[in-house]
Amino acid sequence: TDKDQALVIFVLGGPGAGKGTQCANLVRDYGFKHLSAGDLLREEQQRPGSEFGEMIKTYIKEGKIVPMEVTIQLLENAMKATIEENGNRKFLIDGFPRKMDQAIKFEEVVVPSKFTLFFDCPEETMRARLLNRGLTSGRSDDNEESIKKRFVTFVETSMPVVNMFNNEGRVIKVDATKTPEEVYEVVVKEFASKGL
Ligand code: UP5
Ligand code: MG
Repeated sequence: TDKDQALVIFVLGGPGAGKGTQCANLVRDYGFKHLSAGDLLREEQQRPGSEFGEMIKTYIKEGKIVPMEVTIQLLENAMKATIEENGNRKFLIDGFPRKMDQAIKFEEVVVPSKFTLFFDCPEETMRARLLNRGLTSGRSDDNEESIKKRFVTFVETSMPVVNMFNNEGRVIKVDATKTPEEVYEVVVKEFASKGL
């Protein structure tokens, strides 16, 4: 099928590490289509008539991982729609996979990723960024209580995925503590080293 020839890069990192910010830069300069799993879930949550709306709402507020069937379906639909719309097959998949079962299933049934771009950031830095963003974001999970839960999920459930890919030599790790511009400079160099 069409999506077999897609170029997929997973973009991972803790909550507030700067995944979305750096993806926007990559879209501008490399022509990727940016698919944020979190954004797709928030859209689905808002969609009138969605059978998953209430479930997604609860999971996001609790910082838990929505069952993979839902997320993988949303990603696949978005990939197909993009390919049909304009033939673009270059995807940044942001904030996914963040649980082992999702990682294995996606690479099995959709397409293997080229590599994972991992933004490394200490919790204190991420916490400050999220609380600051929470002043204006309107996101139901940008508050002290949800942030704590998101961190626990990240450490216990999502880092094992990053570690697995890393053991396979498929991770580019970037220090995400500097300014967005400085972080992006490193990303560009790393992409060049991968022939992108
Ligand atoms: N900022 C960014 N970079 C900065 C820098 N270098 N220096 C200073 N400030 C910087 O950035 C966050 C904030 O920091 C912004 O204000 C930005 O300006 C500033 P952003 O780029 O938005 O960071 P990002 O890593 O994208 O943070 P986000 O909050 O989106 O990460 P999460 O991983 O927590 O959120 P996501 O939307 O991916 O997931 C939300 C929830 O959806 C999950 O908790 C989960 O419940 C659910 N979910 C699933 O169930 N399954 C999935 O597969 C995916 C999500
Ligand atoms: Mg994001």
